[in-house]
Amino acid sequence: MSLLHFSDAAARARREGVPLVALESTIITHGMPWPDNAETARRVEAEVRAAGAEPATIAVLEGRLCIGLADAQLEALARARGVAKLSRADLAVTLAAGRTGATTVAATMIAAHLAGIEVFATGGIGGVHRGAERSFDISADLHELAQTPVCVVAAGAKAILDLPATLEVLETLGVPVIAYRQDAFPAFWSRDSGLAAPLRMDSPAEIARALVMRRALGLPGGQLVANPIPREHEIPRAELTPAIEAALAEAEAGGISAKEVTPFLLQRIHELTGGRSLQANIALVLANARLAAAIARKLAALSPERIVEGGEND
Ligand code: PSU
Ligand code: MN
Repeated sequence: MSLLHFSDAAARARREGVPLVALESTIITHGMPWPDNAETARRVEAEVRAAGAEPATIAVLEGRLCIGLADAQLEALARARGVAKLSRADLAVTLAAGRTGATTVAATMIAAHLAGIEVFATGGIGGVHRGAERSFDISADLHELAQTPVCVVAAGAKAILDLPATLEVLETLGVPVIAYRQDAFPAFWSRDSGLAAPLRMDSPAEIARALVMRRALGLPGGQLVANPIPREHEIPRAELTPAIEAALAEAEAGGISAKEVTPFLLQRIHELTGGRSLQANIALVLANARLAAAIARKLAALSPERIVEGGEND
């Protein structure tokens, strides 16, 4: 029995040499409410196709590691309640037990790499939570970026996290954090976190070359491309701060911990902003899908030799 179960569309893309872009499923089950989650998942897939690549939404369904979901599977996952959230630690146990779960950034990277997919689009990555010096709550997403060679396109990390600490940990782990077409590190709903991004690149071709170069150097791990939310959809930082503070205080008072923290905060902020943060969230995921598809196409056109010899420009 093979480990990976490719959807018909993903299998066809592989046969025909169409570049694939991985998509995560925790954003569907834990990141957005029904029915926005299903609608967004479909729009993200359409966006990847329109940009000349094939989407592969990744999830574990009844013990099968699925690379690409049929529409009925996607719909069922989006409607389901109480779906497990799978990170690196959970993947093998869930598969062995024949259970179902949605994959986080970390688990999606693992599956994408096994499937030979090098580019992955999501909303935001997990990071260092505020108060992590007491709770030790640091997302496994950061360690995954350090060890699994997948290029993750996200809108930075959310301001619910400790962003300076998140950037410090990424630096310690040797993860390139590349802001796209700006100098600031974006903060998910806002284009500017107030922090400088360590690195900047201005084209999908450059980003693809950096990934190939990393491989040529024998460095493990991937890279994080931080794509700022489109200007017309951003919510300025000052406007969001009260909602973030309120949600964090409620989480603290309610003793919310471990895997529940991120979904709880996201849902409360969606509610406290009257759905405005959800609209921003949808817009940034779509933008990330477009950029990821463009990077995947450039990557497909590159070979390691050309890079090392310093060939090809944008
Ligand atoms: N950021 C979002 N939406 C999400 C997540 C992050 O905007 O749904 C999910 C991703 O799957 C990410 C996970 O990998 O939350 C991080 O969870 P934790 O902090 O528990 O590692
Ligand atoms: Mn955590």
